[in-house]
Amino acid sequence: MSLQLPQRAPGRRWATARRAGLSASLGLGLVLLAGCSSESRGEWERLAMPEPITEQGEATLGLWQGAWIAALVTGAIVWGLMAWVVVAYRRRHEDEVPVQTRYNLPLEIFYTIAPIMMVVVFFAHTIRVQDVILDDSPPDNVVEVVGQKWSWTFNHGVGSPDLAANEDNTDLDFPYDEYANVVGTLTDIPTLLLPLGETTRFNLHSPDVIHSFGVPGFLTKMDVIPGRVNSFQVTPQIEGTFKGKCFELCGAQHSRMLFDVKVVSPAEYDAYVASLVEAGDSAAAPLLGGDAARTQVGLDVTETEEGQ
Ligand SMILES: [Cu+2]
Repeated sequence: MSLQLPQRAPGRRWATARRAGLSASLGLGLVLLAGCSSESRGEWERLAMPEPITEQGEATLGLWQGAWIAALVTGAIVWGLMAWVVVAYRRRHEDEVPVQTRYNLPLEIFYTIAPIMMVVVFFAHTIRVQDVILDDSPPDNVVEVVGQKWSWTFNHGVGSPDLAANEDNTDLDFPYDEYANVVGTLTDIPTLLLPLGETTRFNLHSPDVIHSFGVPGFLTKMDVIPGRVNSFQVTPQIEGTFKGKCFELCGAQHSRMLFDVKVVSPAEYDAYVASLVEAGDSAAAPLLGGDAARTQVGLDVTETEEGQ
């Protein structure tokens, strides 16, 4: 005697499938709605990118969103075609073998050329945005940034910069005659003040190992490499305090290489630099190892300086 499974009526099977589909859509809708505070709506619109606080960051965000839209449109077309093929060319009878097609030259030319065109368009937009981020037209201020084991030193120029002096970003030719400095240590997280609406260039120095200087709100980070000066510039558009850190796994205390960025009005910025000078935290040249860097255990900057 064979085991007989009870047969379900086709109508009932459809009802069960419909019920399952409805529950799944309701569940998904609830999950999406639950995450819809105004803050998370912003995150959805930016597709998980942090909110840009600089003009240059806006360009990066535009590239990110554009790339996602292009990828989703491509995905939707591909998924749609796949679904259509699955339904239109399904096996209709047990003994039927569908038509077996091997070559379709026009289609094959299309799916070779279309991705190449897409790559060309992505590449063109990437270059356009890269030019915005790496634009080195004359800035309003220049800050010599030092990433040292295990903190940051910020050298703010006092007065107006002589940009001709710093044209090739070398270590020894600086655009200001005086520098006000902020030296961070392991226990003292430094703050980098920036003036709102003005363009500030960061020249990046390292006396020891490779670090990476970045602020999520800039949507930009850049390696800080011993013996070489990288630079980029930002124009902050939003006042407030933001977080920055080292983005390169540089050693044992890497995770403690934090700093704050505070965007203030240009008048407040000038007053801040003046207050540093008044407090005696200034010198004729920027501190490239940082006062604290020289006294921290395990760091010897002499070798690096001789090598430059
Ligand atoms: Cu680091």
